[in-house]
Amino acid sequence: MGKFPYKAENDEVRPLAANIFNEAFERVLKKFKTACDLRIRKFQRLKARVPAYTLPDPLITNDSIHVESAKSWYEQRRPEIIELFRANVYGHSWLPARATAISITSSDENALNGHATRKEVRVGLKGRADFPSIKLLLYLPNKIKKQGMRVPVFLGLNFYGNQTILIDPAISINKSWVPKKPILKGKAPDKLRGIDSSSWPVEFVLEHGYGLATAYCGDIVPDRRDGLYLSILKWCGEEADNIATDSWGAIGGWAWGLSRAMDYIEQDEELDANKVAVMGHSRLGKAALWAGAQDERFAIVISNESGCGGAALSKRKFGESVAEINSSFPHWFCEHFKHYNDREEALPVDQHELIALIAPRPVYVASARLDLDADPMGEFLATKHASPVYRLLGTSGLPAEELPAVNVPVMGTMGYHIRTGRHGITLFDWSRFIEFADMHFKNK
Ligand code: GTR
Repeated sequence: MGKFPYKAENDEVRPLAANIFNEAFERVLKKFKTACDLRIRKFQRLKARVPAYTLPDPLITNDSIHVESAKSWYEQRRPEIIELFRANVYGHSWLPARATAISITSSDENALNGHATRKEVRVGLKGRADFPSIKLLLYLPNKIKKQGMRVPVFLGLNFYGNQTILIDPAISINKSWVPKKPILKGKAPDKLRGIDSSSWPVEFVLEHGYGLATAYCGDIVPDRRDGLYLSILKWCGEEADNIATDSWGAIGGWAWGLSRAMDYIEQDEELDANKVAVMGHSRLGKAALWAGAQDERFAIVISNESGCGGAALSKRKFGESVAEINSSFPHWFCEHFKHYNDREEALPVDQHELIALIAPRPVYVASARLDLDADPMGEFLATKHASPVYRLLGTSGLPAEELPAVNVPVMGTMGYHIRTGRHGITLFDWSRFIEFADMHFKNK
């Protein structure tokens, strides 16, 4: 029995407080240690030498036959490579390719002080009310329309919602989930207007005679670990569950969404569906490449710093690795891609073959010098090693054997630049994309 009045002889609170403090400290320490470990691993990896590696030859079939004609490329090898990417990297899509339901929700011919027509369009799937429609935002330059010409278009997904690409109070606000990112500063959706406008120089693109079409990637697959369950896997039901290891991930979904946007573009008489450049930055650059590889309606394909699983060779093991990308973003690729964690050499394909799938259509790959995670050299080499397929199909391939000097683009049917600076999409990048599009689209 205790004695009352109870008088503590020792300080009883202190050990308890010390425990709480210790636990909290240990938690912080653990977090810090993990962050440091990651940094150290990254640093070691960047310092490490690129291992000797062998790239699969895009022009040798699975049965070891050399592809010597355009016919056997199109009939045998191209479908084989697509299937290798589907089975091992991006997964198969299990939704019908082209049963698009379209409704135009707004159209204003006097946007941006009369210089542009702004349209908002919902692109969904016929008979699938459960499919969340892609809200496509388009700006078209009125000066091109006035000349009675159809408008060539840059099409790309955005990271945080349509209202973030430009300060224009008429753009509908995306109210669905967006990832927490410093750029968003914790602001409510209606306070995000124009917050990513530096990545989207809309007026600049319009001045050069191009339209711009964009949609929020999260309209298709929310970019979070459970994103697939909230979208793709939910829509496809059991069919996808049964084949989960080669079922599509977010990148497959985003690429699929770009093709659905293309379905709309084909139906809009103001747009030139033969002159669509599909583009994307970083993870959305991976999606643009995969969309352009599969869907030959895209006349030009542009990748900006798409790195691992995009334009960079995996087998070089430089920059972000397959194991790292699969652990940070387990929802981006198909399950089977994880089988190649720390075993890039076992991959039956590499990313130069992704670029080769775009041949003979113009392709442009852009890197940044300080964006080592995306492996600029690996992006250059993947572009270069796709050249034999371009040549087989009668075009010239990449007009550079060595990595070009910083800020000096090379452009032929294939184009590449490495610019100064870090990861991001800048006016320098857009200016090159426009030059490249001019080279291929103007006077045609
Ligand atoms: C990084 C990711 C890269 C790249 C980038 C981005 O964290 O590891 O592969 O895609 O994100 O999308 O900004």
